[in-house]
Amino acid sequence: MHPDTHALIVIDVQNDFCPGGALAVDGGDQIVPGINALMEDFSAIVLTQDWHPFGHSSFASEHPGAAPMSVVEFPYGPQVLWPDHCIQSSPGAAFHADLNTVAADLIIRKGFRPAIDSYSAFFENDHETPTGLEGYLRTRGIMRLTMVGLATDFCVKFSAVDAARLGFDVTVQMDLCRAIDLDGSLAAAVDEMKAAGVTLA
Ligand code: VGL
Ligand code: ZN
Repeated sequence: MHPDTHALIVIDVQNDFCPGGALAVDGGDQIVPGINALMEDFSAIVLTQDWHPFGHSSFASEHPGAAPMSVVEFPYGPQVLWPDHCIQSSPGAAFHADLNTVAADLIIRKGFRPAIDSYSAFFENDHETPTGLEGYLRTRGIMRLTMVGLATDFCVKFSAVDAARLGFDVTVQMDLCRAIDLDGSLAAAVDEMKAAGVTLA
């Protein structure tokens, strides 16, 4: 059992990121049994949930003529335009049916502001609007984080890099993550995480 100061952060294990979902990640469902087993070693467990309003600005469908997975400039920088996914209250936004959600102490939702996307569990994509997770972890005395989930090269990477910058000791357990891998984004994410001081296990 890990000490109370070490939390497991489970990123976006939701139906839309699993096979059959709107933004399916190859093998996204394969990591669920391993994540459930890993939960037994932690006394502090946080789940994140991508939670977009209908018509979110990150959806390609809101940008006439733009193809899903194309990149456009937003006020805060480049933004990938995604297929509609994880719409609040839709089945796609629900956690994978086999994920142990009972074990979670906190479920943190992100991406609910219509004009800003949110990959990281800590900050929206403007890199300044906080989700509140940092305060939650610090007030519980948590200093170490193990991260798993979807997708390695987007939400997991942004969460891990932000956490390392905030001073947490971060490990990403790569065998319990799966990637979208858009134009080499997985290799780039690995490099960025290593450069930020994240341990890849
Ligand atoms: C994610 C793209 C859009 C993720 C969320 O969970 O990695 N990716 N929204
Ligand atoms: Zn999203």
